[in-house]
Amino acid sequence: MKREQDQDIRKIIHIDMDCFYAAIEMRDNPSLFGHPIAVGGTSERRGVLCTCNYEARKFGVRSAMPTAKAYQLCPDLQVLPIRMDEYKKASAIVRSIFLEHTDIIEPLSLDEAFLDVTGTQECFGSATWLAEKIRKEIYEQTQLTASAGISCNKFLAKIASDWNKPNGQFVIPPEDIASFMPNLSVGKIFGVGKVTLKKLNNLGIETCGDLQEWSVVSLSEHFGVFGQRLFELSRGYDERPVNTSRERKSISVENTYAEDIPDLNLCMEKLPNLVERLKQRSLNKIEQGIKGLFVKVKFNDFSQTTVDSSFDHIELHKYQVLLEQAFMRGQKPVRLLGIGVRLNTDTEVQLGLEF
Ligand code: TTP
Ligand code: MG
Repeated sequence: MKREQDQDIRKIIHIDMDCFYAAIEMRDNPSLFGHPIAVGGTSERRGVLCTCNYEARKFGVRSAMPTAKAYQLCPDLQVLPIRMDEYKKASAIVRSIFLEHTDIIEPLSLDEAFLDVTGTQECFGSATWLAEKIRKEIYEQTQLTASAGISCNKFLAKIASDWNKPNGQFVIPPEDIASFMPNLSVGKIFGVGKVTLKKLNNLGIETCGDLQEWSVVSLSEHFGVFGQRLFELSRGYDERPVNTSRERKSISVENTYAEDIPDLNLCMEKLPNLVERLKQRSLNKIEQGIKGLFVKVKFNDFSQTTVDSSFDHIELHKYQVLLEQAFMRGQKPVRLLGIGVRLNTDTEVQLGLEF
């Protein structure tokens, strides 16, 4: 770990729009305000929700939930079709606002970005005031609200933007890190997914405070290279720079089928189309070389498996080999098939296609 003062000097803002797609739908049709709404695929076509507004969240409705399940939780839910062009337009306006304040911007998705404002002269150099100003400008130009987190690194700024959501912001100043971290749930740590969370919980680790009692050596024994990251993040330490030129880590295409595909042969028939789409999507995007290919299969009971390989060319017969392995793991009807390539860097671009 480097010297503490290294991270004190940075000023990072994380901006995240509030229920982004749903907020755009409400803005464009104000009669929807106050009603539970979501954006996503229809239940007849076995779609999944992209997001929902806060009224719908009160019923337990969430992003990535199958639409049919969302209706069970909230029978009055209105599910609206995805209008990606509108979301992209709003995102471009938001990004142009960021650019007026800093060049060091790392977009994470259409609705979320890190800004490094360390050197700013605006707002008397206060990142907190600057975040207020940016949110106000976003509202004036898009009629959409955003939340912001302000701290000295990306990890803490992202945690902070969730703290007073929606339409709020929260600052974690360097002098508060030591008191802030112990109560933070380990589930909030960047990179801790379901599996790692379970493993941590089984070790009796629920909070970053619990984690802080472990040595790097013990954490590395249990979590490999991630042990070092857990040691640092549990203390609120994160050196990652705001990366203005993120490169893709993988490119993939996937389809959720309107009806389950009952057997392996019929799954195989779907592959050529997916491979063609993947080739088109990958054009000019894989200069850094392919590290491997993968196939993802989701079965009709929602269990999911991914088979990876180190093949380095997009070829149908290679995906056939992987698909067979993936299918044999479940041997059940399939609702979703995905294929992709792994590249050598940072961002994940997923292009979901529903037929
Ligand atoms: P999020 O910022 O995760 O969610 P949100 O903006 O809808 O809600 P919040 O107020 O909690 O920030 O994602 C931004 C947009 O990305 C979201 O509006 C829709 C899309 N999205 C998907 O399409 N699928 C997903 O699984 C998620 C999480 C988001
Ligand atoms: Mg958001």
